[in-house]
Amino acid sequence: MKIKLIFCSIALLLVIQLNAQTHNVENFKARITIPLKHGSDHPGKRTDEAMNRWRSHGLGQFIHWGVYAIPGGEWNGKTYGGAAEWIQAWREFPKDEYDNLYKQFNPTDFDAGKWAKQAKEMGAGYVIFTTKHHDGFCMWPSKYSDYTIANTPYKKDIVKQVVDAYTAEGIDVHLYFSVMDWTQGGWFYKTPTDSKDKAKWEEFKRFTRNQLLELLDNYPNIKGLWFDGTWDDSWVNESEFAHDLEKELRAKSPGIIIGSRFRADESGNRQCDANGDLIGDYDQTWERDLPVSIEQLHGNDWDCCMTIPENGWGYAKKWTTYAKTPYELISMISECNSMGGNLVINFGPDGKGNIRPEETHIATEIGKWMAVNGDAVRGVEPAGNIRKQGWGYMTQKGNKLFIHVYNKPINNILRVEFGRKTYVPGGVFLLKDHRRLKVEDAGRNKKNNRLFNIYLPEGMEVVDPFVVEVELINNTGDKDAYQQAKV
Ligand code: JFZ
Repeated sequence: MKIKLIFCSIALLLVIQLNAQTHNVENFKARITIPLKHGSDHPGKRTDEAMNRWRSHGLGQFIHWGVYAIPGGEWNGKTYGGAAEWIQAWREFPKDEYDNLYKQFNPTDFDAGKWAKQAKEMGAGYVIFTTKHHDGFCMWPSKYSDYTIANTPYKKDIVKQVVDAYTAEGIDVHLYFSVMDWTQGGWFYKTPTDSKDKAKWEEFKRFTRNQLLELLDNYPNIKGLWFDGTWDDSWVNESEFAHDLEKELRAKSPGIIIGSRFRADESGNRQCDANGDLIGDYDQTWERDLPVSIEQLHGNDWDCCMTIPENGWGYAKKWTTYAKTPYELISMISECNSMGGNLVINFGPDGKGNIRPEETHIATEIGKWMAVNGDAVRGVEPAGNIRKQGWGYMTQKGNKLFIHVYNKPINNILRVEFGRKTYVPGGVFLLKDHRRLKVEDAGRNKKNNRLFNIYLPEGMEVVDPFVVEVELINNTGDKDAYQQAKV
């Protein structure tokens, strides 16, 4: 158990280290171009319909659910302060007891339709659902393992219910899958050298491939695979196997979206290959972390998955760390989208299948805001490279600019730097009630960017962050006002 804990700590430290490296890809700028067999398959963004759809979601939901929801971060009256889905790695946790928890897993309150409806009302365009976390427990009846939902008192396929219910609500489903599997005997942290272990590892690779193909066979409607548990040497050394498997998954499910966390290149580089090009379709390194500026993203697609408490994804009976407010999460939606990313908010249902009241409250509050302001989130792009302005964030959709105001100016004058040369604001409205606002040209600043003053209604009562919509009018006669606007 001790050894496992040491491995886990090393693995996490490594992950944090690699994460830090990836965020510094700037350093790679003096580009060396090394020919790579297992590097990035498509430097630059994918522009096909499936990827455009993913990019347009703006907001997603993550769900971490598995047998770890039964202890909920506690065992025999003691609280485990770490992430509740990692409790089995807790030194004091008896492994055999964890491995038998599934015999009690009977989430009689689970109603996938209710979850999907709540997610829809929150404004989520997609959901990422844990099919198998590091503990190896399968939420679908995998024919390659006995450690599955089929052998619990509940019996029914949970993944299927989630896929069907969310798909019926028009929410795209992505499946989370941990390659690292603490239950399957053939999993190793380091590439085995001993011939018996080597055979076990080969068997584990076959098992992983089988399970992934099985997921695509069983749930052909899914739109993406969200990989995790891929940071250990054993997997990092499998660049060829993982690359071949990725190609196979893509061939089987055309358009499928796979992030940067699945595989390494042949020199062991993760997330970005030796040339600094992103591996996979979008950058998965922004976990519980937001970029400071759009430049840090190097033009890649990205998502930010966010826990409500500081850390911890699975259900924890007690939230003992700082837990975010709806306001804060809403501001993260604006912030991510102003830099072209999707925010994915995590929910951890309990062992019976209930979403906790705090999460329901958050979903409701976000939903109320999204119902009014969702147009400023869905299908938007960053509004050029304008630095953050005091009042909040900007997004853009075609010839519409959205100003997300988190700090209403005390003098009611919203002074906006547009940073464009060839267009002017036409109509300016409050998104929530289409009230027209007065706008005036305020000249240019030092950077020669245009400034405009938008007059907010006097005495306007502000409870929530609000959005001002600006119609852009191209005053040069150029056809593509939007592209002009992006200069
Ligand atoms: C992993 C899991 O260990 C965790 O339980 C949860 O499922 C989360 C979504 O993913 O945790 C990570 C993985 C990567 C980083 C940090 C935590 N990282 O790259 O910084």
